[in-house]
Amino acid sequence: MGTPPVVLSIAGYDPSSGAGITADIKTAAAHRCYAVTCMTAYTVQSTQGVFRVRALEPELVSATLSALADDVEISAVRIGMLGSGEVAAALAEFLEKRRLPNVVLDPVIRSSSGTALLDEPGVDVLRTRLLPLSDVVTPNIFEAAALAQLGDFLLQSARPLADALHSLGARAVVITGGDLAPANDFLADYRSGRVETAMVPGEHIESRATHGTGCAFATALACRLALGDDLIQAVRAAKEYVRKAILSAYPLGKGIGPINHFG
Ligand code: PXL
Repeated sequence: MGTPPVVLSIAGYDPSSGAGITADIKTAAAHRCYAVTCMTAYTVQSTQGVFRVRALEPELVSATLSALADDVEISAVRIGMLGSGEVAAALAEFLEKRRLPNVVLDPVIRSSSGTALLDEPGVDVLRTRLLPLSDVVTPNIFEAAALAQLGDFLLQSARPLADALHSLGARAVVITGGDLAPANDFLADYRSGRVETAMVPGEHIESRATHGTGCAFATALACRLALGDDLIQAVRAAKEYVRKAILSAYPLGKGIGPINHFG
């Protein structure tokens, strides 16, 4: 059997495996990719919410990233929850030294239940250092507005938000619309020197199983890029993967349940 593409997930640990690194392992497996992971933060979390967050020592994160990059050929990266400015800075330092292909930045700031998953200095590191080191950034509309420091925007304003992120160094932007109706994603790709835009349509799905949809989308996107898709194909495929995973979810837990990563 041939070695599958290796995708590196840099994210937090969610003990309920709806989000974070253990969910990313499932998404990668569903795409026939091999996931290696770097844990950035431990969370006490269930389908009922995020109760505690503790970022890891940045030195542990740096050592993990170096050990993995020294050992295996990494075909794509998904950056998710980082927890603290110190961890985010350790990651920026690593990526400045070791350029990796297909870096997907999922700029996680808060959980859907409202708990902060990154501190203020961390948001600054996202904006000033990690955006320019990534190939594509996948904010929802609220994360995009927070990074661009533009206040809350409606989806009609996706283009100026994407332009604002590009002026901070983003090469390509996917503003995800999963929590909007209609749930359209907006892609703006600046890599050719001029902007190419696309709307990827989606219908809003009413479901209790939406825990970890952002993680699944960004990781599926990283997997598709690792498998050789171009960006627009990868965005369409990742969106379809999440749609099916929500629609085929089974009930689990008392709160916002996980999607079915193998749906
Ligand atoms: O969906 C956000 C999220 C929640 N919890 C953990 C995560 C992430 C995203 O990466 O890592 C632990």
